[in-house]
Amino acid sequence: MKLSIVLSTQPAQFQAATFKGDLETNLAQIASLGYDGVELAIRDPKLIDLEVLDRLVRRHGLSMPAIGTGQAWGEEGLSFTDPAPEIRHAAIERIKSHIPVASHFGAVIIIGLVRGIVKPGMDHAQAMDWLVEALRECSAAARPHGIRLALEPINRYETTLINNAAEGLDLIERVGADNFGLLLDTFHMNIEEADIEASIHACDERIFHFHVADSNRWYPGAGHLDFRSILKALFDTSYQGWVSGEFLPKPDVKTAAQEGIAYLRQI
Ligand code: LER
Ligand code: MN
Repeated sequence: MKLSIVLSTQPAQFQAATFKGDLETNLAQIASLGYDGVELAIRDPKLIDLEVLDRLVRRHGLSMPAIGTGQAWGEEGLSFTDPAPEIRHAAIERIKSHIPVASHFGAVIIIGLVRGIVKPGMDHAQAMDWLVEALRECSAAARPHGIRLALEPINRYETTLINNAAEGLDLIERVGADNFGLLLDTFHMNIEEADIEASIHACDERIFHFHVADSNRWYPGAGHLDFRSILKALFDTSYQGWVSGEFLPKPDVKTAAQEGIAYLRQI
C-alpha cells in the first residue's frame, strides 16, 4: 500500500523564502515518518518554482501522487459553476494550468470544491451543465499529457453538487472522458454512502485517488470506521493507486501523522 499525506500549503507562502524552510521541514518529517508520498495543495501553479519543488520532494525520496486544487475556490472564489462566466472561465484555466506540474510528477489533478457549491436560488441543472462542460474541457486538455482528473464526492454540508459515489458515476457518464474519474474520501463516504464497501466496488476502475480519515476526521484508528474492511474492498477492485491521509492535525500534526501511518501499516 503506497501511503501519502496531504500537505496544505498556501501558494503565496509557498513562494516566500521563509516558507521554503517550512516546506522542507514538513517534507522531511513526512518522509521520516515513513510516508511514500506527499499530496500537495496548490492554489496557483504560477506561484510555484517547479524546480525547487521537484528538488525538495525528491531529496526526501517522496512521490507526489495528487495535487489538491481547492484553494482556488477557498481563497479566490473560482468555480466551474459560478453564475459569472469570467469566473467559470478563470476556474477552467486555473485547472488547466496544473497540467504541467501534474505531468512532471505523474500526479492526478483533484477536482474538489473548485466545482462550486450551488447556492440556494441557483439552478442546479444549469450548474450541472456548466460542470460537465468544464470537466470535458479540462479532461481534453489533460489527456494528451497522460494526466487524469479525479472529482471528489463531498458531503452535503460542504456542497450540494456531487455528494456521493452514485452521483459521481452519473457525472462520469455525462462527461464521457476516459481520463476523468473519482477521488473517494472515507470521511465523506461515512456521511453519504449507504454502504461504503459496495460504493467502492461500484466505482472500481473509476477510482483514481483515495483519501482516508476516520469518522471524526481524525487519523485512521481514532474513530469508528472499519478500515480493514474498507481497504480490503478498495484493493479487491482494480485500484493500484495511493491511499492518502487527509485528516485533522489532532491532537497535534506529528501524533496524527504517526498514529495514522502506524494504524494503516498494521492493517
Ligand atoms: C478535500 O479533499 C476534501 O475532502 C474537502 O472536505 C475539502 O473541503
Ligand atoms: Mn478529501
